[in-house]
Amino acid sequence: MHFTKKLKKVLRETNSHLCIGLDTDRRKLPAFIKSSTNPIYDFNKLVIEATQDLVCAYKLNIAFYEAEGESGWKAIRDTLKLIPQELITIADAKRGDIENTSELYARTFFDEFGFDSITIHPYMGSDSVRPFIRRKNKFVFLLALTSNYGSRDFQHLKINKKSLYEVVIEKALTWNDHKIGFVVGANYDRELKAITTQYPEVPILVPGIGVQKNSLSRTVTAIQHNLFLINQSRSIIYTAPKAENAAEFQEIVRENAVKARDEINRLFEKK
Ligand code: OMP
Repeated sequence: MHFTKKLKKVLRETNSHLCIGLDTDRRKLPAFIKSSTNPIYDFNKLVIEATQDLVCAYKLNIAFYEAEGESGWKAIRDTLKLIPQELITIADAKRGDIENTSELYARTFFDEFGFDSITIHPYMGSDSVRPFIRRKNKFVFLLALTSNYGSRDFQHLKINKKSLYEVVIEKALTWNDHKIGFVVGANYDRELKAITTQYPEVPILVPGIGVQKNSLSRTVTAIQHNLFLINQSRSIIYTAPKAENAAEFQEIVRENAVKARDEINRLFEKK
């Protein structure tokens, strides 16, 4: 199924715009999981079991798995098997290289692991993105406006009165307008409004809620279309450091996810 069709279907069926970020850091796991043989996998399993009916997507930030070496790669594969087929999976890999090399990244994350989508840097231009959009039913979230303070260094530079991120969006949509969406940080509510008004059929992935402390209310109120995913990682998965067992941990994580999903829906419907 085409990615956007899948996204529309999952948004409708789950009634959730929440994407949980599985930024699984071994050092932050509750003690009862840290001591298991596969702590990263076991942690993800508990999170997924507790939240799979509350989310539209899971985003695995690949850095957290690469840092674990071989066992991290295995944890990616095993975690993906736990995610229900109808949900969206995002490889937050932030790749992009010459076409010949990007082809190998696409092979890794799409053909080998089977992710639905991936985050990509736009900096190297069309050929660096091509291998990712050549694949059927796959999707790219191109970094347009990121949530970190360094986003101001380049992304707002003016080119013929337009900001660089606007040029990125316009240009990328000429490469392909149904397999490319954009990452837009929750700190940019004005820009979120403009982008989702101008491109009503282009999905956006919005990080920066929770620990990064941007306003969920301002963010959701700004968004003008329905094709959005709000990512939360630490604020969902790391609020139970002292949980003593699986049940206690899952109850807290589930509560976080219910709260996040309902708050997003309430704000979106209120508009
Ligand atoms: P929390 O701040 O814990 O919710 O994590 C945010 C997640 O989104 C991390 O995996 C970041 O790497 C990622 N992210 C951003 O925080 N800002 C961005 O601009 C882009 C991303 C991303 O591409 O997902």
